[in-house]
Amino acid sequence: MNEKRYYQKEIETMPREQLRALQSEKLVRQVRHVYDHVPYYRDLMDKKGVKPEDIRGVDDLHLLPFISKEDLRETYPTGMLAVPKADCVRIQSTSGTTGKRVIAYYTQKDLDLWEDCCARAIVAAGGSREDVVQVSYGYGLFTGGPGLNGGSHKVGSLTLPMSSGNTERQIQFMLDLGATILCCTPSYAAYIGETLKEMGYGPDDIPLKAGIFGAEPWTQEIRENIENTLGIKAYDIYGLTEISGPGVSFECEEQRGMHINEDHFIAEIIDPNTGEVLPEGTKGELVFTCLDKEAFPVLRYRTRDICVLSSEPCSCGRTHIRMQKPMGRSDDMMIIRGVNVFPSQIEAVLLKKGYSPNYMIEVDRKNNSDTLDVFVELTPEQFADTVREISAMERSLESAIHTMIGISPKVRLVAPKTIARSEGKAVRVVDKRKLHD
Ligand code: DLL
Repeated sequence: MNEKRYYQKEIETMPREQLRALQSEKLVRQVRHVYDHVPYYRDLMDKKGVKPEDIRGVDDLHLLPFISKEDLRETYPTGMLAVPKADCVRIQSTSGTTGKRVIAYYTQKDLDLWEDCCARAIVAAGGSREDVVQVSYGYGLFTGGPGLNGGSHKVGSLTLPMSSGNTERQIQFMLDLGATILCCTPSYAAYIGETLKEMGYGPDDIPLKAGIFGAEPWTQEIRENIENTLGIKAYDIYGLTEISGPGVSFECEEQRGMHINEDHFIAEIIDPNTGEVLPEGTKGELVFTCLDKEAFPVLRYRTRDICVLSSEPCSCGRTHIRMQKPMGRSDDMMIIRGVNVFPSQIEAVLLKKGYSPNYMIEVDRKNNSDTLDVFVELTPEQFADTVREISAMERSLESAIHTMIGISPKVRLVAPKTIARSEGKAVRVVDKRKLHD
């Protein structure tokens, strides 16, 4: 049997009662820290009539006000800072695709704890000091590169700080330096797999054994595609800039959800419409409270990610609660002719039917009615088919997507290599309705 793999065994396997007591103790201290040092949050608490003394443990968490992305925009760039700027050693930032950037600050201790979280994820994926970890997430303001880089150092692995891009060079380095663990977005991993094949290599030619992929939603079908083309086991990792970055939660070898690092973060699930806390096992919006962060300690932060939590025991021995893979944020959801549609639902159909993960969704409004066009790239083998065959394939895909989402799309199969590849977070949806507004 596999020997159990932990980076911080005592914490990762701490009995839940003890973990809750630890969270309570940290929460009391953190609420006081935030109330005393962040005037914006103090006002929110005062308006709600909550004083730091009212928070005596995790059971009182629901009394605190929520923080949302709008609050972070409002307080941009320093309004949420809870320590003097001189005590901070780093900033990271969101990509700002949905509005103004969010700037997150870190003290040296914040960086240290964040890197521990990433180290836990690497060890859970089988990493050790014997490994060579190729970090192909972007470096810079994005948290992916710096987070996994720091985690890999903590584990003692040899770290290749590749960043994203220059895919053939990525593969050359992988071969020359014997990379055993690849860290990047799942869409970039799929692209690396495709390029590997084009360069004339197969999964047996590369030394990789595992991948740690996250930063965007990905389906089980994409996981299988990557596992097959790269010949690895693919692990999921989740996180967000506001809460630190990658490593808020990660998959263990059981791969039945991602363990949330609960010694640092309390997770809640709420009803996104009413804010009511929902019981475990119910689907809703994920909310995090940071227990240890010094510089940028958000409390009850609404992630907009929709998922389910489970504290059922995991056979890996970790006691920390697991979150189901979020299949999209509430703001990724498209409303087409009144129906809620997530891009991941369409992706699952495409891959199940043997198409490549290269697709693009275009939503528009014509004659007062929403239209849904799905562009899907053919593989070179499929491209050799006759026009009649291709048109039959389009009809068949339309019907399968209709069954999945309840509305009819127009599917257009396009020539190989006509849809742009992603080296970071993939952009799959163009919503032209927004351009008309
Ligand atoms: O994406 C941090 C990260 C880097 C996570 C590398 C994992 C690996 P942001 O750019 O702030 O931070 O984006 C955070 O990305 O709220 C989710 O909607 C989404 N997301 C992150 N990881 C996953 C995942 C980084 N494993 C937002 N599955 C989050 C699905 C994910 N969505």
